[in-house]
Amino acid sequence: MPANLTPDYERAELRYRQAGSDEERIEALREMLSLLPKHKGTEKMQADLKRRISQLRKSQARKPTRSVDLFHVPKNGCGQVVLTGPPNSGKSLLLATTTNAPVKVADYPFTTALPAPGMWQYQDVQIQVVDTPPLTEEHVVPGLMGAIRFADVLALVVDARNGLEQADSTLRALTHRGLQLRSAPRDQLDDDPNQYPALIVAAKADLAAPGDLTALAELYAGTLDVLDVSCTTGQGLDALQQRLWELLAVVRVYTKEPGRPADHDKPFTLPAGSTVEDLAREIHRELPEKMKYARIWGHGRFDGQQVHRTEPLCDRDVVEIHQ
Ligand SMILES: Nc1nc2c(ncn2[C@@H]2O[C@H](COP(=O)(O)OP(=O)(O)OP(=O)(O)O)[C@@H](O)[C@H]2O)c(=O)[nH]1
Ligand SMILES: [Mg+2]
Repeated sequence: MPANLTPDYERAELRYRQAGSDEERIEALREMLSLLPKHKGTEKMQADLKRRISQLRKSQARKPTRSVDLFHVPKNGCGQVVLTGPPNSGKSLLLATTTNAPVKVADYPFTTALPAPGMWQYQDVQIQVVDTPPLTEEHVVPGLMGAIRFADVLALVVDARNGLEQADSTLRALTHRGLQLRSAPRDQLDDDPNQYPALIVAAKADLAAPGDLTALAELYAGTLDVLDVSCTTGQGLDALQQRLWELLAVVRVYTKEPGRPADHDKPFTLPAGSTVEDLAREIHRELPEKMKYARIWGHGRFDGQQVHRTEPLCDRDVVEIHQ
């Protein structure tokens, strides 16, 4: 053993060995990763834990039917944003206002019992937003951490009138479980499954005093963006959506057939940094093998420029694949 492993790590490892489901295994492995001392001597172990997490996630994604996990929200659209935060902070109203999802909103805590998704239209793509039951430092409903960990981006929704305290306790609840929240887009994070692009949503901004909002923004300046929104007036919703789109770090690509106009109806969405070959694989499993070259139209290129399969894609590129 290269590292001095803590009792917490050993407990997480025991949980891993005794886990009854892949979700529990992933949760335990992630915890082990966050508890592992980070230095040269543990690099191999870190890599091994990451590999096991990624393998389990892949095998989960391949399973068509799962034992019913009401907390699992399958991904849809160009990326999944999970709303999390204390009771009564405005999560459900945010989902109801931005999407067509039928959710219950009420002026008392613990209204939401299960995660619920909705689709928020952003230009020609849809961002999936998931409302979740409240999170407190004292109590986390079983299954909730799994839903939170499945997110591509985390939005911490707090009541702006009480933002300092609520942001602090939500952050503590998450970091205590090994999550690291970052204000950078997904493609700029380390290769660490515990890292999440995140922001703070100061909800009910219409009810808050200006001083409450500035205090929150100042406290988290340089750490996490704070976006003031009100679902009653609509204030800040466009800015929130724009920032979520940036944090998701995806590119939209339109395909075209030779000699035909581009299909502008439904773009493919891929993680930023994807290549022409990744797009081909999205279109058809066997296309990467068959493709010879591609032509591309887009920012900073000649129209119809011939490119190799390793060419990185940019948002709004139009691509024609030749086989
Ligand atoms: N004025 C105002 N009221 C809001 C706003 N957002 C939420 N509310 C009210 O705050 C109360 C709680 O809202 P919910 O969306 O149910 O809160 P929640 O975070 O989902 O609560 P839990 O499900 O208990 O976690 C409701 O009465 C909402 O109408 C807002 O932007 N402005
Ligand atoms: Mg709710």
